[in-house]
Amino acid sequence: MSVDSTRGTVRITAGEGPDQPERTPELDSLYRGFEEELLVPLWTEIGDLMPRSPRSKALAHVWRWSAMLPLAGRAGELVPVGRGGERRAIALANPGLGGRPFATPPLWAAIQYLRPGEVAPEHRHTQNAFRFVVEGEGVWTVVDGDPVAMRRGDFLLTPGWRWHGHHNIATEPMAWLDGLDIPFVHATDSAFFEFGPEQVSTTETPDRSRSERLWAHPGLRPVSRLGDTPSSPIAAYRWEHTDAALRDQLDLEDEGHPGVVEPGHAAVRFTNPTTGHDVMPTIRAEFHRLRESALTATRREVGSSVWQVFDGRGQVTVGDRRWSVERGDLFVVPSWQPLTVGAETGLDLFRFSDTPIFERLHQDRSHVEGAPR
Ligand code: GTQ
Ligand code: FE2
Repeated sequence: MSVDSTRGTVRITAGEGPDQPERTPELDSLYRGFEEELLVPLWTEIGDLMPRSPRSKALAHVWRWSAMLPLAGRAGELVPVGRGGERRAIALANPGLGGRPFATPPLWAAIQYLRPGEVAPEHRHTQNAFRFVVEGEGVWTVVDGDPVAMRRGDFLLTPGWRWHGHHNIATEPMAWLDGLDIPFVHATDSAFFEFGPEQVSTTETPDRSRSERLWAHPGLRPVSRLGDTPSSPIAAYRWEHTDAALRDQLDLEDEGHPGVVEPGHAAVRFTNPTTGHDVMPTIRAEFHRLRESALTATRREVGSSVWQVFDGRGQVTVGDRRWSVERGDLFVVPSWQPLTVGAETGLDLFRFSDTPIFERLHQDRSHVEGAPR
């Protein structure tokens, strides 16, 4: 008799429902036969595998900036940044995902911390990455040799397979939010990684990156670059532009003109100027601004998102969870869970999601409470 080490990994539990057979010795023996041959019937699994609507294992959860930042600072004292570990990045671990460093099933979100003079070495990987800066400045991220300043409110891209390293030239430490599709790439066995130099390839610290000088002019494309690229060529979306776009939407609302999502709720999506679509193939990023006392409709969508409060205070309801949130706080909305946001003060929120994956595969769906199905 041959020994197969994979045997014994299948466990069938009885199904439920009106048409399920009664538990008998014969049925048990059939199920042991299935287990022996590594077979599993649909009828015991269907409720979990084919739910009426998405039932994420991820839970709605909030992480407090006031708790994360001191821990990141302590990591700065105790843990050097360098080759091997690569980054002093501390990831949100969703309480429904078994302790893995996954904010949601496809998304990674982490606080990264760099002390004055420190360098996070260059590397590249197929995972798509961005940075969002809730406070501080003084770090330049060098992306394919292009030095990109990081300051409060900026949204910065490191699409897959670009060389990148970070260095802090300021006298203060800096912390920021990283978002990547690490769990998605992990689950789909598609990860590649390469080490680069231990120092960043340039220590120049220009105000604007070359990518911005070439690409970040509204509605204007360089005629030398008319082809589409899967990710945005803009390395940094600056706060002054995001802020002005949101302010204009609310001013237009005051003047009686359309443009806001709903009353008192302005929003912009960061886009790839070569396609008009999302900044990267797997990640959508947006910025939302609510007037004081504004309340959003309750929305759900296929795909998960991570939000960070940029400024102000509000009440967030996700499914049956409800939190007061303030600057820096991060919260997760699992797939198909209803989200409502209420502003106590003027409220600014950064948001990223995995929705482009589902749109590309035609698995996307969304619903606003009160709207017809
Ligand atoms: O800054 O390059 O949070 O490669 C996780 C993986 C940050 C980065 C993370 C990374 C980076
Ligand atoms: Fe990286």
